Amino acid sequence: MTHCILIGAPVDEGQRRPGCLMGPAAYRTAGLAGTLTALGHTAEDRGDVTLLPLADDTCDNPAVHHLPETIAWTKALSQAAQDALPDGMPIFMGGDHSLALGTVAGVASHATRVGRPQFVIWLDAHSDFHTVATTTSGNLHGTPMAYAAGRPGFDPFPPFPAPIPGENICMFGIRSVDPAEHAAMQETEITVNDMRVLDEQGIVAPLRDFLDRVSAANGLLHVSLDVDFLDPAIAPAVGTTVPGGATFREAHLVMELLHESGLVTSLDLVELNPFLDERGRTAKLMVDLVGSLMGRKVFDRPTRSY
Ligand code: Z70
Ligand code: MN
Ligand code: MN
Ligand code: MN
Repeated sequence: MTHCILIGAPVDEGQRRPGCLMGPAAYRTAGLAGTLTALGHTAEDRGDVTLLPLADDTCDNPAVHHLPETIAWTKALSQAAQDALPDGMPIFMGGDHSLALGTVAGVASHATRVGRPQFVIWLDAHSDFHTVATTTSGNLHGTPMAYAAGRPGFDPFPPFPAPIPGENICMFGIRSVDPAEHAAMQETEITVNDMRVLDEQGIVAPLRDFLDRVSAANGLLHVSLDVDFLDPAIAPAVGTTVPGGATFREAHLVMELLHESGLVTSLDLVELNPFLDERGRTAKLMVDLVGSLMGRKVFDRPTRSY
């Protein structure tokens, strides 16, 4: 039984398709809390995080928009994560992916405090490895992984508390990477399981490899699930659709393996844009995936010890 702490993060400023701010309401409407309690967990909804007063932060890249708002979200969400982690497993209901600038900073601070290494699984079509300096779209939802990895180029942001070593980061579903991100990732030890890897090897072996390492290090594991990890045919409610995403069965299998591992300590649900959904189907799918992550299964199987 896990104490799940639902935290609404109605962040819309990290991209240009208004609507992600309705995400937390959509997850509540789709029954996220009830799904968790039906599985025997407890669910505490801490409501939506609100923005601290804005500063007049600026940067040299003219493409960047909503910098003060994004910095304010980063500080507020880092604090929310640090407040929640001693009490249970935070589930951040986004909001666009720029919210992970804050949530991952918060979990990394907590990991330092408890003396355990932080690991991250990034389930996304995109690598989100731009810095404030390299982004050409100016959409800061394309930056959180670089911030967490300690890349320079985030000057107006608070320094990332405890940069996460590349070996502790594993990406799945990647199929859209900009040149500047590609060049920067080559310099890291991040495991990038792009769609080619998943087509050739399936999702099980690469995921188990990584979970073995998390377990051996007694790590904390943060999972960041971007709706566009999923194929747009099953998850249309997202601003940036990229064809060729994870299938329904692959996505549930990832979640079931994560459950079996018993290693996940925090979760982001990001990029759901309910304004673009079809009768709530993407919101409901995301809630069902959380159900699999939290132990819903057809038949019991022994938990696997890593
Ligand atoms: C592109 C950019 C992105 C999510 C789109 C796309 C970034 N690399 N991230 N959707 N979640 O604009 O920087
Ligand atoms: Mn605005
Ligand atoms: Mn993303
Ligand atoms: Mn994405």
